[in-house]
Amino acid sequence: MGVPTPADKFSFGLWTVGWQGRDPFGEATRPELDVVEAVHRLAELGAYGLSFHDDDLFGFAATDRERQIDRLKTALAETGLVIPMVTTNLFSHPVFKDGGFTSNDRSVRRFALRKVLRNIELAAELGAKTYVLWGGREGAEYDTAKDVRAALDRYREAMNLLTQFVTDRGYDLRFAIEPKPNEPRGDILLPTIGHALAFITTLDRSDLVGLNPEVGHEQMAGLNFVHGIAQALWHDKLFHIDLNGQRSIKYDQDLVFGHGDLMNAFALVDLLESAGYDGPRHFDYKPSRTEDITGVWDSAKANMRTYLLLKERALAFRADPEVQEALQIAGVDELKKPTLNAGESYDDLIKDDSFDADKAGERGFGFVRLNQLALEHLAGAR
Ligand code: GLT
Ligand code: MN
Ligand code: MN
Repeated sequence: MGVPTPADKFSFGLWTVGWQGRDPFGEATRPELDVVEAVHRLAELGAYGLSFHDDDLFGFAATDRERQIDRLKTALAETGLVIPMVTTNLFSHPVFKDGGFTSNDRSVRRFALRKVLRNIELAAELGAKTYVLWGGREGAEYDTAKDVRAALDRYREAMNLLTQFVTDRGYDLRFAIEPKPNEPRGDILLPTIGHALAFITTLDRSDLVGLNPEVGHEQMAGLNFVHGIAQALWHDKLFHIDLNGQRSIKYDQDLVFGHGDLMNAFALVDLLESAGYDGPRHFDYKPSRTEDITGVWDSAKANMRTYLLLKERALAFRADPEVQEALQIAGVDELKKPTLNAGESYDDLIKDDSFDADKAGERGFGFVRLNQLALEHLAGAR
């Protein structure tokens, strides 16, 4: 147990293990990581996939685009690693300082779309099934600076163009929007899972657009990630997921999965495994700046091992008779029963005066005991 295989569908962004530790206050602490080495190391560790931004692979200037694509293809053929997801960098170059799809500068918006279209062709060529859009620069610092309704019009225009493109080309590719509340912008558009879900309903081809929620991004907003994922699943919109760790409301930490709110991570794995999510388990984390290259690979392993340990613990939790009894007392399955009987009308309901509110108010749900049982399984005490 705890040894990953490709069947577990673990994938990593090239920008994660490749992060050199540059932050707003300090220089890089590690040398560059070549894509070929990244592919080989990830395959050795039991991952199945690699994702990347165009700029991660061949840089913004794209001077050696074809050579780098060939080197990647060769490494994939040598290892069996796949590319489940591709994305575009619309945030690093100064041209995107006010956004890509929603920059106030129309010429920048046109350039951003061209950059995405070109990279979608590559994504399709490499067999990716998901195209992530993280709009990190789509936002503002000042309320006077951005007409948010116009920006949402432009965001929608962009999404409609992109879905038209993949449809016309016959690509088997869906889009996944990644919400984030802030950082690098003061406020980012589509800041949470809920905002993005509402936006998607307005699109021409909303069937082709879903979500790529990230643990830390919801937790930065003080939200419960598991609840967000449950709602995304309920809407059939969990197309992809970014797993990592975050310790409370502060800057985006991108810690190893489980190195933040561990109880929430436990509930998340329990949910993903029981709800039949079959997409990649994608780690979007940053190996801490304190680590050397050994620490980078240790942290990559830690993500996968933690996921598998939590999966094992979640299965043991579900199989425990005492947990089943506690779930029964808590009424967790009772919620699955429709509130009205089949064929019952509101008139029947109004007439039903058999309910004793005082008696029902005496019920103890035993949620604390249930949660303690979860904690004990998590801690290996049961
Ligand atoms: C960037 C961001 C991540 C996104 C990546 C995809 S880029 O590292 O912080 O959350 O998932 O664009
Ligand atoms: Mn993040
Ligand atoms: Mn992410």
